[in-house]
Amino acid sequence: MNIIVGHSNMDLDCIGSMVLAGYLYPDYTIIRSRLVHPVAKNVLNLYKNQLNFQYGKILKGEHIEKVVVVDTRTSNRIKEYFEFADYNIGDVEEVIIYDHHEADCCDIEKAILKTEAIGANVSIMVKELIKEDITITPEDATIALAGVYADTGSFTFDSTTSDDLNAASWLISQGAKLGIVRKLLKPMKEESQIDLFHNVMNKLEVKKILGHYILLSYIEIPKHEPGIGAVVEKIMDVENPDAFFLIVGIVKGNQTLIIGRSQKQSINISKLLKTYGGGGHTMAGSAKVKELYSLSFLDEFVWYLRCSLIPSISAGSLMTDNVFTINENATLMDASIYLEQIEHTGCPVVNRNSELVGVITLRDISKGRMSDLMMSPVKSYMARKVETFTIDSSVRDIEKTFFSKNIGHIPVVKNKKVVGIVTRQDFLDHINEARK
Ligand SMILES: [Mn+2]
Repeated sequence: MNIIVGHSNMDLDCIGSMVLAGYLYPDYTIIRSRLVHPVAKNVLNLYKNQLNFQYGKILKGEHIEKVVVVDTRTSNRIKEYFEFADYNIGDVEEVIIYDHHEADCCDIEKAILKTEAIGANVSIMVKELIKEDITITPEDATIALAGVYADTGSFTFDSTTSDDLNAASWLISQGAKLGIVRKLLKPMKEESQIDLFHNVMNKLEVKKILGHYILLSYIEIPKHEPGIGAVVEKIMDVENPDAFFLIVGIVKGNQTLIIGRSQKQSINISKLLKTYGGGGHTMAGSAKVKELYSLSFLDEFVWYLRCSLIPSISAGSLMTDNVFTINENATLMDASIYLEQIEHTGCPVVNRNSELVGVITLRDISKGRMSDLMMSPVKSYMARKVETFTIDSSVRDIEKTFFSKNIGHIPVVKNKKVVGIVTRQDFLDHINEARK
């Protein structure tokens, strides 16, 4: 018997990959996991008739020759299937793995790896189908497309590649229905998740820790509920913090769940939660502690973050410290010649104590030129209300200013003196650098 399996606790990308593997290996039996991730429950129900998935128990007494594994490369995540068979994955004749988790290492001996660092595993499968010139049904295309959207965060995660977009394009050409994909992707389907969402939102605490904007929330629930992860994602969406930690005390079972999400490479969730016996990825992870923590744990956790986090990049490290300034008593004529020399469209204006008093731009000067007042002092034409940063202004403050104001250069001020300047380009360069 030859089989196709995905990882335990199947999600949308996993299910989509299994369906597509069925086209590449038509005589293989697709075996489903006993566990389904809450986000993928409705796809299994909606497409019950189309999905020809079998349960692992049919493997009892069977001799398994060849196995295709999708969306994982670690034996631990597929061990549930082999509990039914008398032997393990190492005894199988041939194992072919299609996987996109490049950070994981493969512990399945002799396995043939067809892996790629790509947003969705479905996209790897689509590339194979295109190569083999295989077409698929609109229903299967819809299921697969939901997987691509889910694992690429609708093509916004850093891991998304052009191959993911090509895969989506091909799936739509096969008849995938976006209206259904949209429905399948709704993360919060249960009433209990909406309640949880409001409960968590009511208890949000905002902390600025070493320049990072961090949200925390502690809630206590009587027993474990599925789909907490989706609630966390929703709160990330709404609040847009640098990181969010939800601490859930679960009374029944006497345990505490810590779920973390981050939007910054510099806040490594997996590393942070290791201390609590957890793990995951840089941007998402969780820990399960076999002890029921109370609300007071929040203070301890904040303290832990204060000790563990790398300080956020600030204006001080992004700025150029070589700043051109002009004296407030210089004439518009002087200013015009000066700006031309330094090839800038504007610059900060200082008084004789070198304190920042305004900003003059070519546009301000042209007003003086039109009234033939080029010998007037800069101070009578400059803008006095100036947006400034301090050395400690965080990347978040900087982002807010550049997003909301039409200003290209912002002086960094210390003791009223200009010590540097941050430009839009400095900010954009930083964002691009941080994404690498
Ligand atoms: Mn995946």
